[in-house]
Amino acid sequence: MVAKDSVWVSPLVWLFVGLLIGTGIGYTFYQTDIAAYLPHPSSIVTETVSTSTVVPANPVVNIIVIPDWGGATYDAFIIPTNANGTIPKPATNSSSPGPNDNNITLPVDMPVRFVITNLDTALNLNFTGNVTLPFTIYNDTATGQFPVQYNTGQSVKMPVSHTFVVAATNVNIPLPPDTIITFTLTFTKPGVYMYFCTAPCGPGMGLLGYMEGYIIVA
Ligand SMILES: [Cu+2]
Repeated sequence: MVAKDSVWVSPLVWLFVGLLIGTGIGYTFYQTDIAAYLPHPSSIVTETVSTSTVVPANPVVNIIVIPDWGGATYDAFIIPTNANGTIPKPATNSSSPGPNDNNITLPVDMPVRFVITNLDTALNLNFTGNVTLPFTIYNDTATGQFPVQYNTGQSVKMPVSHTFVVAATNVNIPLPPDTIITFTLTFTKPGVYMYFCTAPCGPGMGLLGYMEGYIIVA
């Protein structure tokens, strides 16, 4: 006997309802699962990159050799960034030369490009020997300025105004008159290195602040 108020429902309908409920539950868990992998808004960290954290380009040291910088025959290595418009006190044989900060501070283990502009036209030394550190000399000619590359071991002989020598290193660079000379140095040990000129160029030779200065590697 079948109750009159009960309604017969087809098994297919039950199956359909079951599928609907199952899909709903599955979707809910799926959403929860995805949420676990998404960053919560409060966990997002905004980084501020300051200029001090930017890796700097390899430094370049500019040096100008100026004849008679501190008075007649007192030639000098000048670091333009140190000069700051200061006018050196003229030096004579009877008075001491004025101050000239031509010290150079460099980072350790970083290739540093040196660019030396020699404004002196004097010929003070016949530089001869083998190249101990590669360098490039830019000569002025009637047809323009062109580079000449010198490599380690190469024999050289040329008249120069000055030289750029760094004590306790293989740096011994000839500075011909009226040229620009470039080379790259990497100091691997912190310390203080004296640089100087070995050409007999006058009383500025061997004088701190003139043809002599310090490279401070820190
Ligand atoms: Cu010199």
